[in-house]
Amino acid sequence: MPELTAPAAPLTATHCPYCALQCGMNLRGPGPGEETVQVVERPDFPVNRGALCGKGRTAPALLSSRVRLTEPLVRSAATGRLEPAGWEEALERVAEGLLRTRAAHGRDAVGVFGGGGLTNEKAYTLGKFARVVLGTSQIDYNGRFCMSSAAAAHQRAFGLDRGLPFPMEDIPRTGCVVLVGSNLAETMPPALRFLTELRENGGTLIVIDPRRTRTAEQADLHLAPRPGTDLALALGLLHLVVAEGRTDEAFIADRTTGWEEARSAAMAYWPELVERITGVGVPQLRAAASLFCDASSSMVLTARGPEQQSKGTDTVSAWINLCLATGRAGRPLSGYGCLTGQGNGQGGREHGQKADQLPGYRKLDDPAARAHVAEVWGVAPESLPGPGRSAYELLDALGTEVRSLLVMGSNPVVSAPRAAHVEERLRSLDFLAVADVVLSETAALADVVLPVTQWAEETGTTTNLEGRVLLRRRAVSAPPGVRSDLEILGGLAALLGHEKGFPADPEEVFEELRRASAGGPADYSGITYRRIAEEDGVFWPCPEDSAEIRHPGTPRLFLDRFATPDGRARFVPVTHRAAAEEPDEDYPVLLTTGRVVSQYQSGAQTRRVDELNAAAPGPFVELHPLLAERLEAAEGDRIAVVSRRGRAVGPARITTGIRPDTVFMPFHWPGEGRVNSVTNPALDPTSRMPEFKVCAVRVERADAGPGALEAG
Ligand SMILES: Nc1nc2c(c(=O)[nH]1)N[C@H]1C(S)=C(S)[C@@H](COP(=O)(O)OP(=O)(O)OC[C@H]3O[C@@H](n4cnc5c(=O)[nH]c(N)nc54)[C@H](O)[C@@H]3O)O[C@H]1N2
Ligand SMILES: Nc1nc2c(c(=O)[nH]1)N[C@H]1C(S)=C(S)[C@@H](COP(=O)(O)OP(=O)(O)OC[C@H]3O[C@@H](n4cnc5c(=O)[nH]c(N)nc54)[C@H](O)[C@@H]3O)O[C@H]1N2
Ligand code: SF4
Ligand SMILES: [Mo]
Repeated sequence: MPELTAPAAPLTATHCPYCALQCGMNLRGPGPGEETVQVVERPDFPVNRGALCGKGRTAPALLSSRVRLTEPLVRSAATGRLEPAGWEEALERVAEGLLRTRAAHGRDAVGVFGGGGLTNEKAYTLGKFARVVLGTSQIDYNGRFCMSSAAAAHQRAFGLDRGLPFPMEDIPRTGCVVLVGSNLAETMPPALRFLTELRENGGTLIVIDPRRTRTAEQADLHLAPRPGTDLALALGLLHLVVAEGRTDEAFIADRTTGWEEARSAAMAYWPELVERITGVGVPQLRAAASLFCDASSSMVLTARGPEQQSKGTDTVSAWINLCLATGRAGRPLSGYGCLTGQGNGQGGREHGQKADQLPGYRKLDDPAARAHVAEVWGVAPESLPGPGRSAYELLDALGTEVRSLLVMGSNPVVSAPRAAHVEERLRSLDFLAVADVVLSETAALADVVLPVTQWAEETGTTTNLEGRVLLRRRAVSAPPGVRSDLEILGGLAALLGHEKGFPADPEEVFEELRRASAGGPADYSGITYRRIAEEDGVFWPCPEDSAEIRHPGTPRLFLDRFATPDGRARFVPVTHRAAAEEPDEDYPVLLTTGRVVSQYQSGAQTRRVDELNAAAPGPFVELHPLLAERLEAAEGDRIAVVSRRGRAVGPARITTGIRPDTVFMPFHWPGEGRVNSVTNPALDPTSRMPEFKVCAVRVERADAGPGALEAG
């Protein structure tokens, strides 16, 4: 008799739960006797062609992990501890907590904090829930900490904010790529292939980063400016381009406005001055300008390095000005792009969880936008609140003006700037509810914790860094005790008097989102689940398809016109300014922060995966041998990094790959290694982005602190 084998479980094509690359993967199982689903290569998805980083490969580990939450928790009045509770009780406690605040302090005393990892359907529903059910203006999200400066600069110049105006596959085909403050080799490893191919095709790569990262090691030219000086650097390059007569006058005349003002602003930035500000030598500046202009097409791609500064918006504008002045925008294989970060960093900023925004990337203070969305929602336009506080300002107002908070998809205790203060503000709330998959540091402070389903257990769309709308499909069933974010919001809405309008079915939500976004800048009305499945993603804008014509979506933007009223891109005149906090006698060193390949964000998810923890077990302080020598510190010695706001400790990692005036710490850990205890919440005036990438610190041996010597 032939041996009987169980048929292999079917494959489900889906996408990684973590970063904005949204790598395609297949999931299988779990088969009989297996505990978890398996990740199987999906080579047909064009962005990653099957490749995954360690985080994506190990993502299923959290599905069956014992540390995930599988029942609601409610803080007991008797013990003060979080205790397991039923869903009915938990949701009632949340509704009660929010209502009590509203009755005592008004609608705007209730706040909502969302996340760029939430699917489009969740982000849309969360924004609607805040405006329609709670009637509060106080909603913002962690994306404010991520790409808001690039978004603001995009809007100013192009009239539209989509991270990349072209697909990733265009990158290897251009002549020169300038990568500003992106450590792609660690933050989007499968995308490194595009840079390798670029160089194989004869193109050049310039990397601008104060550290010689794994990405910088790939570069033809690496410039290592002092943190916080990218604006001067970009202005210096524009000065050189003008001085050397390498501007594209025809492009400037035909496709832009505002050149004269931008040009005069840049002319003050002589190479020698720029060298003094940035620490990048004049020959290197000249080399960069030449490589950029000699190529027949070029791209500038920024990430968090230049953006997470109190002048991030102006900095990005300066890079866009350089692209416009040289005709490197609105043309095939040329342009400016921002490498968005979170899984739905793009879609999460389009559908209304941002303080000033309505779905379809509409503006909350635009009467026509209010009328359109109010009609879709079946409410009166006047009932919609106005714009609220930005993320850090909202966290800073907790316990005073905002007294109850619902958090969905963020862990600000670890990831917000001046985190000890934010933690104290969260503790001072009258009521805190957190929906999460694990007991994050923020959830641990909550009065009610609501356990949610994970990526592979639910369906929903995300929009990757290219503006490609993708479908994540449900591959496994969730444990019985958890609910989806959509079910939670629907349940709460019902308890708060809104029985209708908050469906739990993601496709039903998407159908409404299509209508709400119709005619807006981020128009999804021609996109359906079916189309995404058939076409491996659809690029927005994609207006409604009729029976006869199917809008193809828009992989490449601005080729004919920019999205401004007159179709021209706008130069924005900008000038350099210092960081909000520059080094002085007491705090003589610059701190910058960022990521490592094996941990994700606040680490809430990845610190719970063994393989990732083994690869990146804890924080560290990266410093130059010259600085280490001054501290008499050896590799591995405990180093304290101290600012006016607080202190973080980690073992020394000594390397010549960092500037001697700068130290670096990754931000993935809580407790004594939490670098956000140290960071500066100074905000960009336009985007309200905090200055995560630069502040002044003192660096010392942690065992040689005050009192340590006396104690002997
Ligand atoms: N492994 C991993 N991957 C991730 C994430 C993660 O947490 N872990 N998060 C995702 C998210 S949400 C995001 S936003 C992206 C972020 O992706 P990246 O922007 O690539 O990540 P960062 O490490 O924050 O910063 C990039 C680089 O900026 C440099 N830098 C610091 N200060 C300055 C400066 O003043 N000027 C310049 N030019 N550079 C500076 C740092 O040295 C660092 O190498 O990554 C996504 N991918
Ligand atoms: N010093 C410093 N600080 C930084 C940065 C930096 O470069 N330096 N970068 C900033 C940037 S770019 C970002 S994006 C932020 C990110 O910082 P956070 O907002 O803290 O990001 P995550 O750790 O991804 O938090 C997401 C939380 O939601 C949970 N979660 C995941 N998926 C879901 C879901 O579908 N539903 C619900 N309800 N919960 C979910 C996760 O378990 C986790 O607890 O950090 C910022 N902070
Ligand atoms: S690069 Fe980003 S999307 Fe791709 S597997 Fe890694 S974390 Fe997931
Ligand atoms: Mo981010």
